[in-house]
Amino acid sequence: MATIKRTKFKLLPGQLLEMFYWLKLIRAFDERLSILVRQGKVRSGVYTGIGQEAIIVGTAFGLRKEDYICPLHRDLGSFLMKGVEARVMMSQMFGKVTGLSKGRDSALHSGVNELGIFGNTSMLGSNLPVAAGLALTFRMEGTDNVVIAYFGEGASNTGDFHEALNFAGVHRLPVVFVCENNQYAYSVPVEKSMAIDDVADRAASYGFPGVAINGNDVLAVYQSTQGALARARAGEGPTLIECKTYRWHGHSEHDKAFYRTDEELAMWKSRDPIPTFTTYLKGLRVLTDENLREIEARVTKTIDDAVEFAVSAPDPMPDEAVRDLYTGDPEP
Ligand SMILES: Cc1ncc(C[n+]2csc(CCOP(=O)(O)OP(=O)(O)O)c2C)c(N)n1
Repeated sequence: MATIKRTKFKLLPGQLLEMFYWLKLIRAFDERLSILVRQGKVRSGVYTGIGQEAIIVGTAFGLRKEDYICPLHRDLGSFLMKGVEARVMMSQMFGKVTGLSKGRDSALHSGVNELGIFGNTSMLGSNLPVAAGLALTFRMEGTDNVVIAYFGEGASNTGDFHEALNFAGVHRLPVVFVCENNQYAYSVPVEKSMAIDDVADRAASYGFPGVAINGNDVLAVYQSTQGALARARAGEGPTLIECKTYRWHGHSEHDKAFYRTDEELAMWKSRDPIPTFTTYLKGLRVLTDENLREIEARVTKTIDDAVEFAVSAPDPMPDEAVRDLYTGDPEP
């Protein structure tokens, strides 16, 4: 397998605590959503990324506003990290007018151009050629902005994935392909959909480096991403980072995941990215009992406020349903 240069990085205590805050906030956001689905309060499809938070935090931490991300159904946390307020994101999941798409989509297909978030469609893998196209635009505009494209190992078996990587490799485009390998594509285990062990190996076919890393280690993800971003900004082309991880819940909140064992789930829960990072930060004395309490209180307050805001926000009006579908004013 190709290797990438080890990148040195130094994070200040404040930055480490900020990373910790994001891990906790993204976990809490998804956990609350899961409860709201069970209570029948959120009716849109909810695909939590509980257990996978280190990938989002390690890749999105410190991105510029101008850099683009192309998130998927399980990456709501990346919207938060890119600057979408928790209130707005929660409204989006409730289908309220205060959400990103003002209640006009199934909650998972919105983007925010001003924040560098490209809305995804349901077709798996289809965000990847778009990511390559965005990266080509950056190249043509002469900027050193970068695109981060997220996808699952299941999506890496689609034609779009291979076309996107080929195009990005040929043109040495500034894009980082981040595979969230959570071991299952819905109910299909990875060994039944791939004849190789590592998605990362596929990058070699397209002439750029790929690495497989522990996706539950936020600093490992951050380190690999920093290396890939530096390559991309310097005009050296794409990188594929495969983050090995596991999703704790079913594919979506309506999937009971009978296709896996309790033992397997327990094993992966023992690799929970949050306690691992907590122990590390406590060892460094960056995290104290006091600031841990303060961060947990801030997270709870943010989520409570977001839910309260979304619940009391108005529903969309039927006569607004087709507004904003076309540029310019609609015909009278
Ligand atoms: C092209 C395409 N095929 C099938 C589906 C149905 N589908 C939606 S999510 C999913 C599983 C996705 O697995 P993966 O890409 O590994 O991402 P994960 O959900 O595990 O994060 C499938 C098969 C789809 N949306 N698009």
